[in-house]
Amino acid sequence: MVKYGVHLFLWAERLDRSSLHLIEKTKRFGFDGVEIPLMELELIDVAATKRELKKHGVEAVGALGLNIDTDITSDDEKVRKKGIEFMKRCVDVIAQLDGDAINGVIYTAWGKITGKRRTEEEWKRSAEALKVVCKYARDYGVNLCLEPINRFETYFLNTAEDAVKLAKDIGEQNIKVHLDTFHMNIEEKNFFKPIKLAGELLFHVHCSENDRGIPGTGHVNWDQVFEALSQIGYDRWLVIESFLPGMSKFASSAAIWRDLAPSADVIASEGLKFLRSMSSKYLVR
Ligand code: LER
Ligand code: MN
Repeated sequence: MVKYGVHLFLWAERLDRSSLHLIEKTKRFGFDGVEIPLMELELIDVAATKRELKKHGVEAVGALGLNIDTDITSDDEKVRKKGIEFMKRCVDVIAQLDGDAINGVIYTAWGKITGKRRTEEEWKRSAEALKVVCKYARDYGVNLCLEPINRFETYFLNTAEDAVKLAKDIGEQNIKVHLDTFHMNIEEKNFFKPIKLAGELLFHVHCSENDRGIPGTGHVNWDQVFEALSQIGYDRWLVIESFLPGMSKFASSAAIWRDLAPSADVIASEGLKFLRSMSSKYLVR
């Protein structure tokens, strides 16, 4: 059975004490889990978050985009080491919250563009660092999921094919692939083949319309998405990802400059209704 989640970025920029109440809201809207941004790890009150998750029966999923200070492809060895240590701390937090995955741009800095194609050296650095983190995460039962994103947000990993290749080069059991329909719409030829190609490696899906608005109201080919998910027997998370307009820290990375729907609540409620209807058509046998 798939599980339904919502990315906290729909309602708040970070999970600190002032946004803990959103965990109850997640449940009230009918989601099984909340995807928690780990970028500002020091602001997460782990004990209070765990209490709130348990109280409302909501599961935690980790979301991460590395930044320039934690970039594991950096020329500077100190920065690469900092990236590894930071990801290990993210693993600790997600494990304490009983989550089993960290998803997102975990292979380079989110938003970094060098103006060139990726180099073999950068690829090797990313794979080596992620191997170290995977080995650490294995003992905690945490998986690391590579999310290819579009060319305007990274030059490093844009397609499912490359994500599978990087996962294979890392060669650890807990390295997985994460696909996001918003990015697929820009970078892939269609929605069916990349999901089939990821196959058993596919561990996480961001369900996001082509404009990051309400899933089901744009031109993402959801029939292809769900047909492929059905064929690979996908039974992990379907997470609605959109972003709060007016974010301060991550606005440039996500490039959200206008309202994408009447409200964030409408994206959550209408989006979930749509995903459930697609699941009942394709996934529930
Ligand atoms: C960014 O565009 C995105 O899709 C996020 O999931 C990155 O962590
Ligand atoms: Mn995403």
